Amino acid sequence: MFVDEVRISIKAGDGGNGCLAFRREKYVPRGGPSGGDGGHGGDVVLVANPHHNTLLHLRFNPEHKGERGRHGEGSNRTGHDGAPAEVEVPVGTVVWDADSGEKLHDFSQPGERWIAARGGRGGRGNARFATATHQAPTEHEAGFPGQERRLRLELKLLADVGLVGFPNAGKSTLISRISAARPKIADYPFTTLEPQLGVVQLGDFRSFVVADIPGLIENAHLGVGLGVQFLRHIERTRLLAHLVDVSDATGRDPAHDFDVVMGELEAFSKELAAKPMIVVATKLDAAQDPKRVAKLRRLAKKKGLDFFAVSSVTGKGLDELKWAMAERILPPEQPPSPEPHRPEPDRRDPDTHEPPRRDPDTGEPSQARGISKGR
Ligand SMILES: Nc1nc2c(ncn2[C@@H]2O[C@H](COP(=O)(O)OP(=O)(O)OP(=O)(O)O)[C@@H](O)[C@H]2O)c(=O)[nH]1
Ligand SMILES: [Mg+2]
Repeated sequence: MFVDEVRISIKAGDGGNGCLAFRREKYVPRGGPSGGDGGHGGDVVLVANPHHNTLLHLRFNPEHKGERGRHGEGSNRTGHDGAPAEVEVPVGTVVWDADSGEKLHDFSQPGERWIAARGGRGGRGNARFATATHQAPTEHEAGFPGQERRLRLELKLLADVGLVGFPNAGKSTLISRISAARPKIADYPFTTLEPQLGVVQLGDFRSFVVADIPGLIENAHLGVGLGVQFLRHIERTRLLAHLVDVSDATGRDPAHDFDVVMGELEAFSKELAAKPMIVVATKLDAAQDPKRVAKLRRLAKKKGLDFFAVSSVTGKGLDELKWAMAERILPPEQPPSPEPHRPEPDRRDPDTHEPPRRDPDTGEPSQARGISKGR
C-alpha cells in the first residue's frame, strides 16, 4: 500500500524532578544540601531514512514518546537523561503542524535529522539553591514537561522528471523502457494506481529519477477518475514530460488530449503548469495517420515547447528522449581536466653534473651512489 499522508502525535519526555536532600553522615555535622538535579527528558527526533518509500509504517504506529528524565537523588546525584525517540521518515517528507497548519520542516537529504519535540529540562535539586546566607535550602524544582505536538506528514516523492498524460498514454511503458522500474502495464485506463519511481542511468555515473503517476482525465481537479491528488508528487520535479498518445486507437484528437491535461495541471497549481515541459508523442508505431503527429508537433511549437516522438515498442526515439531529459535537468558534464605539466626531475649528479648512471639490467637511472649504497 502506498501511503503518502499520515498524522502522528509525539510527546517528548518530561524532565526529572530535582531532589530535596541533606547530607547526613556520622561526624559530619550540618552536611549541607545534597539534592541532585533531575535528568532532561528525551527529544522526539525525525530522521530521513532512504530505505523507506512510503509513510505506511507510521499509519499503524502513530504515537511516539521520548523517555522521561529520571529524578535527581541524594548525595548530589543527577538523574539520567531520557533516551530520545527516533521516528524514521522517507526522504521527501514534509512536516506540518496538524493544529496550526504551519509548515515545520522539509526532509530532502538522507540521514537528515530534525528535533520535532524538545524534552523537558530537569528540575534543579536543593543543592543548587544554597548561598552564603541561605545554607539549608529546601527549594527544589519539579521537572519541566516535554513538548507535545500533533504532526501531519506528507510525502512528496523526489523525482527529477514527472510524466503526465491521459490514462493509457504509455507512461508506465515508457518508464519501464528507460529505467529498471517494472510497473504494471495494461491496455485499460488507470492501470497505475500509485506513483512509481524509476532511475534512468546514463553511462556509469550519471542518473536521474523519473516519476510515473496515475493518468489525468477531464475534470480530474473535481475528483473525476483518480483526481489530481498524485500531482503533488511531481510538484518538485524540474521537468515535466507530457505524454500524448498519437495512435489511431484512441479515437481522440491528440491536441485535445494535450489541452485537457494542461487544463487539469493549471487547475491544480499554476506553478506546476508553468514548469519546464517537453511534449512526447507516444505509440508512434501505431500511428498510421502522420497528420495526427504533425498537428501535435505544431501545437507544441506554438507553445514554445520541445517536441519528441517515440515508440516504446520499437524503441524509436527513446535514447534521444533520455538524453534530452538529462540535458534539461543535469549540470553539463565537465570536460576531463588536462594533466598538469610536471617538469622532469633533474637526475644529473649534483657534483659532476653528469647524466645519471643507468642500471644495466633495467635501463632505469640507478639511485644508489657510493657509500650510501646498502644503507
Ligand atoms: N503500440 C504501442 N503500444 C504501446 C506503446 N506504449 C504503450 N503501449 C500500450 O498502451 C497500453 C497502455 O500503456 P501503459 O503504459 O499502461 O499506459 P499508462 O499511461 O501508464 O496508463 P495508466 O497507468 O492507466 O495511466 C498498454 O497496452 C501498452 O502495451 C507503444 O509505444 N506502442
Ligand atoms: Mg501506468
